[in-house]
Amino acid sequence: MNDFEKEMKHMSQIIDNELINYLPQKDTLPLKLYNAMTYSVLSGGKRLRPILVMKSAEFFGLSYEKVIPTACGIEMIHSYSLIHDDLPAMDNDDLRRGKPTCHKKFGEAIALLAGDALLTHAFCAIASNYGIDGILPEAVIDIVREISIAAGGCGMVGGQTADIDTVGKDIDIDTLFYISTHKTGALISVATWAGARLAGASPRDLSLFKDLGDKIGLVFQIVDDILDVKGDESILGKPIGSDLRNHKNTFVSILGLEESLRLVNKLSNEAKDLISDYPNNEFFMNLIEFIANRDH
Ligand code: GRG
Repeated sequence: MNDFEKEMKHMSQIIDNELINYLPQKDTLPLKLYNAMTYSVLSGGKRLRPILVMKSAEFFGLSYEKVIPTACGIEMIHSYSLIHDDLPAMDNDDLRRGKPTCHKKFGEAIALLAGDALLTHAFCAIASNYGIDGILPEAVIDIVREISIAAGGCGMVGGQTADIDTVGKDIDIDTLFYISTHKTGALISVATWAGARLAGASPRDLSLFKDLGDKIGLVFQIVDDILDVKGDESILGKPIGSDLRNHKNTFVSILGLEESLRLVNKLSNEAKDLISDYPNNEFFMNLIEFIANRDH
């Protein structure tokens, strides 16, 4: 394991340990609901979004420990989105991270409610960033507003709606960009931005980190599409427009594998260029490489 991988592991373990402190107390809600929420949110995962919050705060001189409430809140939103995405009404998945999905384990109604409760409680966690030394109250208001927008109809939920609405239909590349930048990109982007905002970054740096988050989010989604195809040998190599039409619209089904790889390369270079003048850019440079080259 190289130094960057060790750092990612260390940061993800921090989130694994801290999440419990920002979830509701076990004796304050029905046990079944608590069990379903913790089953999903404490079941591992890369913790990419909370790491982005913590590392972007650190990039602008604020200790990552100070933004842990927001980092945990954003992971709760991510966890809710996966629970709902796995439901029979959406992707109808039986497994998530190698374990039965929340609805397979607890039933559909409880899974739906566990997702609802995680989404709502996320804003309790995020609001806990209020009053922490070194963080301006108006920065907390700003991130609550922007995270709500990114998670809601103008962001992730809007992207998911368009995704579901276009399954099996021909869409153009602009529609695919809309779906990806909203369904997946919005939460990744706002996580990158939120740490910077809490750290009091300048308007210029905030705008730059917004762009950085947008590019990271898009690279993440395109690589996800590429990994999907690589994991499904049956559709790899078949002409675009045949069997792939029965699948969801992805970068690979619309652009092809080669062009998708080229786009990953282009966007990750652009992301690196954004921060190349900053002396403390090593972690983000490595992160961009990691996301572009990940194999899971
Ligand atoms: C239900 C409103 C609503 C939204 C769902 C996130 C999402 C939107 C759908 C997930 C579908 C999917 C597999 C998209 C590809 C990109 C993605 C978000 C992968 C999962 O995120 P990771 O890889 O997961 O960060 P881990 O397990 O590491 O937390």
